[in-house]
Amino acid sequence: MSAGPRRIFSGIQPTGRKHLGNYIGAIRQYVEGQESADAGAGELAIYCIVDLHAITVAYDPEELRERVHDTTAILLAAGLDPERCVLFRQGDVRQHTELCWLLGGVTAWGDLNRMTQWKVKREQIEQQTGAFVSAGLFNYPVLQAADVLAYRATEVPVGDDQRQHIELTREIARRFNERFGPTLVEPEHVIPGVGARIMDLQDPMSKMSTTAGGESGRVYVLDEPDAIRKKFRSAVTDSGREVRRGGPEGGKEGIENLIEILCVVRGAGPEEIETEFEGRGYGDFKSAVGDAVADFLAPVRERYAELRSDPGELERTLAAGAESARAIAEPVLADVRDAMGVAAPR
Ligand code: AQP
Repeated sequence: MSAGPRRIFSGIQPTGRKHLGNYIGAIRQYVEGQESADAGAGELAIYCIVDLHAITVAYDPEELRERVHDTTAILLAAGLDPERCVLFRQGDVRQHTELCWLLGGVTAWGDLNRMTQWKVKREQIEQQTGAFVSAGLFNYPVLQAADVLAYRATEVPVGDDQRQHIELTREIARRFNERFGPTLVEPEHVIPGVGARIMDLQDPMSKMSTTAGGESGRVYVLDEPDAIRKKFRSAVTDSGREVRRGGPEGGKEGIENLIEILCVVRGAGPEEIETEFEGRGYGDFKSAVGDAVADFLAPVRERYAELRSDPGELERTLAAGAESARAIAEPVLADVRDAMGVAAPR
Protein backbone atom coordinates (compact mmCIF):
# COMPACT_ATOMS: atom_id res chain seq x y z
CA MET A 1 0.00 0.00 0.00
CA SER A 2 1.34 3.48 -0.76
CA ALA A 3 2.34 5.41 2.35
CA GLY A 4 0.54 8.58 3.44
CA PRO A 5 2.30 11.50 5.14
CA ARG A 6 5.39 10.78 7.21
CA ARG A 7 4.42 8.96 10.37
CA ILE A 8 7.01 8.03 12.96
CA PHE A 9 6.37 5.24 15.46
CA SER A 10 8.54 3.65 18.12
CA GLY A 11 8.05 1.71 21.35
CA ILE A 12 10.17 1.48 24.46
CA GLN A 13 10.13 -1.00 27.35
CA PRO A 14 8.97 0.20 30.77
CA THR A 15 12.16 -0.92 32.47
CA GLY A 16 12.24 2.40 34.32
CA ARG A 17 16.00 2.60 34.48
CA LYS A 18 16.81 3.41 30.87
CA HIS A 19 20.49 3.28 29.99
CA LEU A 20 22.72 5.46 27.85
CA GLY A 21 22.30 3.07 24.88
CA ASN A 22 18.51 3.50 25.01
CA TYR A 23 18.98 7.25 25.30
CA ILE A 24 21.44 7.67 22.44
CA GLY A 25 20.09 4.94 20.15
CA ALA A 26 16.39 5.66 20.58
CA ILE A 27 15.14 8.43 22.90
CA ARG A 28 17.34 11.09 21.29
CA GLN A 29 15.86 10.13 17.91
CA TYR A 30 12.31 10.28 19.31
CA VAL A 31 12.84 13.92 20.23
CA GLU A 32 14.38 14.66 16.83
CA GLY A 33 11.37 12.99 15.16
CA GLN A 34 8.96 15.12 17.15
CA GLU A 35 10.93 18.26 16.26
CA SER A 36 11.12 17.47 12.55
CA ALA A 37 7.52 16.24 12.05
CA ASP A 38 5.61 18.90 10.13
CA ALA A 39 2.13 18.91 11.70
CA GLY A 40 0.86 21.25 8.97
CA ALA A 41 1.66 18.57 6.38
CA GLY A 42 -0.08 15.88 8.47
CA GLU A 43 3.18 14.41 9.79
CA LEU A 44 3.06 12.86 13.23
CA ALA A 45 5.36 11.20 15.78
CA ILE A 46 3.85 8.45 17.95
CA TYR A 47 5.65 6.86 20.92
CA CYS A 48 4.48 4.01 23.06
CA ILE A 49 5.55 2.52 26.39
CA VAL A 50 5.23 -1.18 25.78
CA ASP A 51 3.85 -2.68 28.99
CA LEU A 52 2.41 -5.62 27.02
CA HIS A 53 5.90 -6.56 25.86
CA ALA A 54 7.16 -6.38 29.44
CA ILE A 55 4.84 -9.23 30.56
CA THR A 56 6.63 -11.74 28.32
CA VAL A 57 9.33 -12.22 31.00
CA ALA A 58 9.06 -12.57 34.80
CA TYR A 59 7.69 -9.36 36.35
CA ASP A 60 5.75 -7.93 39.26
CA PRO A 61 2.37 -6.29 38.37
CA GLU A 62 2.61 -3.46 40.94
CA GLU A 63 6.14 -2.71 39.89
CA LEU A 64 5.21 -2.66 36.21
CA ARG A 65 2.85 0.27 36.80
CA GLU A 66 5.61 2.15 38.61
CA ARG A 67 8.13 1.47 35.86
CA VAL A 68 5.69 2.78 33.23
CA HIS A 69 5.58 6.04 35.17
CA ASP A 70 9.39 6.09 35.44
CA THR A 71 9.75 5.62 31.69
CA THR A 72 7.07 8.20 30.89
CA ALA A 73 8.86 10.73 33.08
CA ILE A 74 12.22 9.96 31.42
CA LEU A 75 10.74 10.49 27.95
CA LEU A 76 9.13 13.79 28.96
CA ALA A 77 12.33 14.89 30.71
CA ALA A 78 14.29 14.09 27.55
CA GLY A 79 12.09 16.50 25.60
CA LEU A 80 8.98 14.70 24.37
CA ASP A 81 6.06 17.10 24.44
CA PRO A 82 2.55 15.55 24.51
CA GLU A 83 1.26 18.61 22.67
CA ARG A 84 3.51 17.78 19.72
CA CYS A 85 3.61 13.98 19.71
CA VAL A 86 1.37 11.10 20.76
CA LEU A 87 2.73 9.44 23.90
CA PHE A 88 0.80 6.52 25.38
CA ARG A 89 0.88 3.16 27.15
CA GLN A 90 0.46 0.16 24.86
CA GLY A 91 -1.96 -1.69 27.19
CA ASP A 92 -4.44 1.21 26.95
CA VAL A 93 -4.93 0.68 23.22
CA ARG A 94 -6.58 -2.70 22.58
CA GLN A 95 -6.02 -2.43 18.85
CA HIS A 96 -2.41 -3.58 19.40
CA THR A 97 -3.39 -6.96 20.84
CA GLU A 98 -6.16 -7.52 18.32
CA LEU A 99 -3.86 -6.77 15.41
CA CYS A 100 -1.17 -8.99 16.94
CA TRP A 101 -3.56 -11.95 16.79
CA LEU A 102 -4.69 -11.15 13.26
CA LEU A 103 -1.09 -10.80 12.02
CA GLY A 104 -0.33 -14.19 13.54
CA GLY A 105 -2.14 -15.57 10.51
CA VAL A 106 0.47 -14.16 8.13
CA THR A 107 3.59 -14.66 10.28
CA ALA A 108 5.79 -17.68 9.66
CA TRP A 109 6.65 -19.74 12.73
CA GLY A 110 10.08 -20.34 11.23
CA ASP A 111 10.74 -16.60 10.98
CA LEU A 112 9.97 -16.12 14.67
CA ASN A 113 12.17 -19.06 15.56
CA ARG A 114 15.09 -17.40 13.72
CA MET A 115 14.94 -14.10 15.64
CA THR A 116 18.21 -13.42 17.43
CA GLN A 117 16.52 -11.70 20.38
CA TRP A 118 14.29 -14.74 20.92
CA LYS A 119 17.27 -17.09 20.87
CA VAL A 120 19.36 -14.93 23.23
CA LYS A 121 16.58 -14.19 25.73
CA ARG A 122 15.38 -17.77 25.72
CA GLU A 123 18.89 -18.95 26.51
CA GLN A 124 19.28 -16.32 29.27
CA ILE A 125 16.02 -17.49 30.89
CA GLU A 126 16.85 -21.18 30.54
CA GLN A 127 20.04 -20.61 32.54
CA GLN A 128 18.01 -19.32 35.49
CA THR A 129 16.53 -21.62 38.14
CA GLY A 130 12.81 -22.27 37.67
CA ALA A 131 13.10 -20.96 34.14
CA PHE A 132 9.80 -20.33 32.37
CA VAL A 133 9.98 -19.36 28.72
CA SER A 134 6.61 -17.85 27.75
CA ALA A 135 4.86 -18.18 24.40
CA GLY A 136 4.58 -14.39 24.63
CA LEU A 137 8.34 -14.10 24.33
CA PHE A 138 8.23 -16.13 21.11
CA ASN A 139 5.40 -13.95 19.76
CA TYR A 140 7.04 -10.69 20.84
CA PRO A 141 7.99 -9.66 17.28
CA VAL A 142 4.37 -10.11 16.07
CA LEU A 143 3.15 -7.70 18.73
CA GLN A 144 5.96 -5.36 17.77
CA ALA A 145 4.83 -5.55 14.13
CA ALA A 146 1.25 -4.82 15.23
CA ASP A 147 2.46 -1.77 17.21
CA VAL A 148 3.98 -0.28 14.08
CA LEU A 149 1.48 -1.41 11.44
CA ALA A 150 -1.58 -0.25 13.45
CA TYR A 151 -0.50 3.33 12.74
CA ARG A 152 0.58 2.85 9.13
CA ALA A 153 3.94 4.15 10.31
CA THR A 154 6.43 5.09 7.61
CA GLU A 155 9.48 5.30 9.91
CA VAL A 156 10.58 3.41 12.99
CA PRO A 157 13.49 4.96 14.90
CA VAL A 158 15.36 2.20 16.77
CA GLY A 159 18.84 1.12 17.80
CA ASP A 160 20.75 -1.42 15.75
CA ASP A 161 19.56 -4.39 17.88
CA GLN A 162 16.01 -3.95 16.54
CA ARG A 163 16.97 -4.10 12.85
CA GLN A 164 15.90 -7.74 12.47
CA HIS A 165 12.50 -7.16 14.11
CA ILE A 166 11.74 -4.25 11.79
CA GLU A 167 12.72 -6.39 8.78
CA LEU A 168 10.20 -8.96 10.00
CA THR A 169 7.55 -6.24 10.39
CA ARG A 170 8.11 -5.34 6.74
CA GLU A 171 7.84 -8.97 5.73
CA ILE A 172 4.57 -9.37 7.67
CA ALA A 173 3.09 -6.25 6.02
CA ARG A 174 4.18 -7.51 2.59
CA ARG A 175 2.66 -10.93 3.15
CA PHE A 176 -0.56 -9.41 4.45
CA ASN A 177 -0.89 -7.10 1.43
CA GLU A 178 -0.17 -9.94 -1.02
CA ARG A 179 -2.73 -12.21 0.61
CA PHE A 180 -5.52 -9.71 1.42
CA GLY A 181 -4.89 -6.69 -0.80
CA PRO A 182 -3.08 -3.40 -0.11
CA THR A 183 -3.93 -2.49 3.48
CA LEU A 184 -0.75 -2.02 5.51
CA VAL A 185 2.29 0.22 5.06
CA GLU A 186 5.81 -1.26 4.99
CA PRO A 187 7.83 0.96 7.32
CA GLU A 188 11.49 1.94 7.03
CA HIS A 189 13.74 1.57 10.05
CA VAL A 190 15.68 4.67 11.00
CA ILE A 191 18.92 3.72 12.69
CA PRO A 192 21.21 6.58 13.73
CA GLY A 193 24.54 6.86 11.87
CA VAL A 194 26.36 7.41 15.17
CA GLY A 195 25.31 5.77 18.44
CA ALA A 196 23.14 2.97 17.02
CA ARG A 197 24.93 0.42 19.18
CA ILE A 198 26.43 1.71 22.41
CA MET A 199 28.58 -0.99 23.94
CA ASP A 200 28.87 -2.21 27.54
CA LEU A 201 31.65 -0.27 29.30
CA GLN A 202 33.07 -3.47 30.84
CA ASP A 203 32.56 -5.67 27.79
CA PRO A 204 32.87 -3.55 24.66
CA MET A 205 32.13 -6.55 22.42
CA SER A 206 28.53 -6.64 23.76
CA LYS A 207 25.86 -3.98 23.51
CA MET A 208 24.95 -2.02 26.63
CA SER A 209 21.87 -3.87 27.81
CA THR A 210 19.26 -3.76 30.56
CA THR A 211 19.30 -7.50 31.12
CA ALA A 212 22.83 -8.64 30.21
CA GLY A 213 26.13 -7.50 31.69
CA GLY A 214 26.77 -5.95 35.09
CA GLU A 215 25.94 -2.60 36.69
CA SER A 216 29.41 -1.14 36.13
CA GLY A 217 29.17 -1.61 32.36
CA ARG A 218 25.84 0.18 32.12
CA VAL A 219 25.31 3.92 32.56
CA TYR A 220 21.78 4.87 33.56
CA VAL A 221 20.16 8.10 32.41
CA LEU A 222 19.32 8.75 36.08
CA ASP A 223 22.75 7.92 37.53
CA GLU A 224 24.31 10.60 39.76
CA PRO A 225 27.17 12.49 38.06
CA ASP A 226 29.79 10.92 40.34
CA ALA A 227 28.55 7.42 39.55
CA ILE A 228 28.72 8.22 35.83
CA ARG A 229 32.29 9.53 36.09
CA LYS A 230 33.35 6.45 38.06
CA LYS A 231 31.89 4.06 35.47
CA PHE A 232 33.74 5.82 32.64
CA ARG A 233 37.01 5.94 34.59
CA SER A 234 36.87 2.17 34.97
CA ALA A 235 35.75 1.48 31.38
CA VAL A 236 37.62 -1.42 29.77
CA THR A 237 39.91 -0.31 26.93
CA ASP A 238 43.08 -1.97 25.57
CA SER A 239 46.78 -1.95 26.29
CA GLY A 240 47.51 0.86 23.80
CA ARG A 241 47.78 4.60 24.46
CA GLU A 242 46.36 6.26 21.37
CA VAL A 243 42.83 7.66 21.36
CA ARG A 244 41.82 6.58 17.86
CA ARG A 245 39.43 4.21 16.15
CA GLY A 246 40.79 0.72 15.54
CA GLY A 247 39.71 -0.04 11.99
CA PRO A 248 38.82 -3.45 10.62
CA GLU A 249 41.56 -5.38 12.47
CA GLY A 250 39.68 -4.62 15.73
CA GLY A 251 41.12 -4.65 19.24
CA LYS A 252 40.12 -1.08 20.10
CA GLU A 253 36.37 -1.56 20.60
CA GLY A 254 36.41 0.01 24.08
CA ILE A 255 38.05 3.23 22.90
CA GLU A 256 35.89 3.29 19.77
CA ASN A 257 32.77 3.09 21.95
CA LEU A 258 33.95 5.99 24.09
CA ILE A 259 34.78 8.07 21.00
CA GLU A 260 31.31 7.37 19.63
CA ILE A 261 29.64 8.37 22.91
CA LEU A 262 31.64 11.61 23.04
CA CYS A 263 30.76 12.34 19.39
CA VAL A 264 27.05 12.15 20.21
CA VAL A 265 27.26 14.10 23.44
CA ARG A 266 29.34 16.88 21.92
CA GLY A 267 27.82 16.80 18.44
CA ALA A 268 31.38 16.41 17.11
CA GLY A 269 33.06 14.16 14.56
CA PRO A 270 35.51 11.37 15.54
CA GLU A 271 38.49 13.07 13.83
CA GLU A 272 38.00 16.15 16.00
CA ILE A 273 38.07 14.01 19.13
CA GLU A 274 41.12 12.03 18.00
CA THR A 275 42.98 15.29 17.35
CA GLU A 276 42.01 16.81 20.68
CA PHE A 277 43.22 13.79 22.65
CA GLU A 278 46.36 13.05 20.64
CA GLY A 279 49.20 12.13 23.00
CA ARG A 280 47.05 12.57 26.13
CA GLY A 281 46.55 8.92 27.07
CA TYR A 282 43.48 6.95 28.06
CA GLY A 283 43.10 8.23 31.65
CA ASP A 284 42.54 11.83 30.55
CA PHE A 285 40.21 10.73 27.78
CA LYS A 286 38.04 8.51 29.98
CA SER A 287 37.67 11.35 32.53
CA ALA A 288 36.67 13.76 29.76
CA VAL A 289 34.00 11.37 28.44
CA GLY A 290 32.67 10.80 31.98
CA ASP A 291 32.43 14.56 32.61
CA ALA A 292 30.74 15.18 29.26
CA VAL A 293 28.14 12.43 29.79
CA ALA A 294 27.45 13.58 33.37
CA ASP A 295 26.81 17.13 32.10
CA PHE A 296 24.72 15.83 29.18
CA LEU A 297 22.40 13.79 31.41
CA ALA A 298 22.18 16.17 34.41
CA PRO A 299 19.31 18.31 33.05
CA VAL A 300 17.31 15.18 32.16
CA ARG A 301 17.76 13.80 35.69
CA GLU A 302 16.68 17.10 37.23
CA ARG A 303 13.54 17.41 35.09
CA TYR A 304 12.78 13.76 35.74
CA ALA A 305 12.64 14.26 39.52
CA GLU A 306 10.01 16.97 39.11
CA LEU A 307 7.87 15.08 36.59
CA ARG A 308 8.02 11.78 38.45
CA SER A 309 6.69 13.39 41.64
CA ASP A 310 3.23 13.83 40.03
CA PRO A 311 1.91 10.39 39.00
CA GLY A 312 -1.60 11.80 38.51
CA GLU A 313 -0.33 14.12 35.81
CA LEU A 314 1.65 11.29 34.18
CA GLU A 315 -1.55 9.20 34.07
CA ARG A 316 -3.47 12.10 32.52
CA THR A 317 -0.78 12.50 29.87
CA LEU A 318 -0.87 8.77 29.05
CA ALA A 319 -4.69 8.70 28.96
CA ALA A 320 -4.86 11.63 26.54
CA GLY A 321 -2.19 9.98 24.37
CA ALA A 322 -4.10 6.68 24.35
CA GLU A 323 -7.24 8.43 23.16
CA SER A 324 -5.36 9.95 20.22
CA ALA A 325 -3.69 6.61 19.49
CA ARG A 326 -7.00 4.73 19.43
CA ALA A 327 -8.46 7.28 17.02
CA ILE A 328 -5.62 6.57 14.58
CA ALA A 329 -5.42 2.80 15.02
CA GLU A 330 -9.11 1.87 14.96
CA PRO A 331 -9.77 2.78 11.29
CA VAL A 332 -6.68 0.74 10.33
CA LEU A 333 -8.01 -2.23 12.33
CA ALA A 334 -11.40 -1.84 10.65
CA ASP A 335 -9.65 -2.10 7.26
CA VAL A 336 -7.71 -5.16 8.43
CA ARG A 337 -10.84 -6.93 9.74
CA ASP A 338 -12.67 -6.19 6.47
CA ALA A 339 -9.76 -7.36 4.35
CA MET A 340 -9.47 -10.59 6.33
CA GLY A 341 -13.22 -11.22 6.47
CA VAL A 342 -13.38 -11.41 10.26
CA ALA A 343 -16.04 -9.87 12.55
CA ALA A 344 -19.26 -8.33 11.25
CA PRO A 345 -18.76 -6.39 8.03
CA ARG A 346 -18.81 -2.59 8.26
N1 AQP B 1 23.18 -0.51 23.45
C1 AQP B 1 22.31 0.16 22.73
N2 AQP B 1 22.74 1.11 21.85
C2 AQP B 1 21.85 1.81 21.09
N3 AQP B 1 20.51 1.61 21.13
C3 AQP B 1 20.04 0.69 21.99
N4 AQP B 1 18.79 0.27 22.30
C4 AQP B 1 18.86 -0.71 23.23
N5 AQP B 1 20.14 -0.93 23.57
C5 AQP B 1 20.90 -0.09 22.81
C6 AQP B 1 17.56 0.81 21.69
O1 AQP B 1 16.75 1.35 22.72
C7 AQP B 1 15.39 1.26 22.32
C8 AQP B 1 14.52 0.89 23.47
O2 AQP B 1 14.91 -0.37 23.90
P1 AQP B 1 14.02 -1.15 24.92
O3 AQP B 1 14.04 -0.48 26.23
O4 AQP B 1 12.69 -1.34 24.35
O5 AQP B 1 14.75 -2.54 25.09
P2 AQP B 1 15.76 -3.39 24.21
O6 AQP B 1 15.80 -3.00 22.80
O7 AQP B 1 15.39 -4.82 24.50
O8 AQP B 1 17.19 -3.04 24.83
P3 AQP B 1 17.62 -3.03 26.35
O9 AQP B 1 16.92 -1.87 27.04
O10 AQP B 1 19.07 -3.06 26.48
O11 AQP B 1 17.03 -4.37 26.92
P4 AQP B 1 17.62 -5.84 26.73
O12 AQP B 1 18.49 -6.08 27.88
O13 AQP B 1 16.35 -6.63 26.82
O14 AQP B 1 18.29 -5.95 25.40
C9 AQP B 1 15.32 0.33 21.12
O15 AQP B 1 15.08 1.10 19.94
C10 AQP B 1 16.69 -0.28 21.07
O16 AQP B 1 17.10 -0.55 19.75
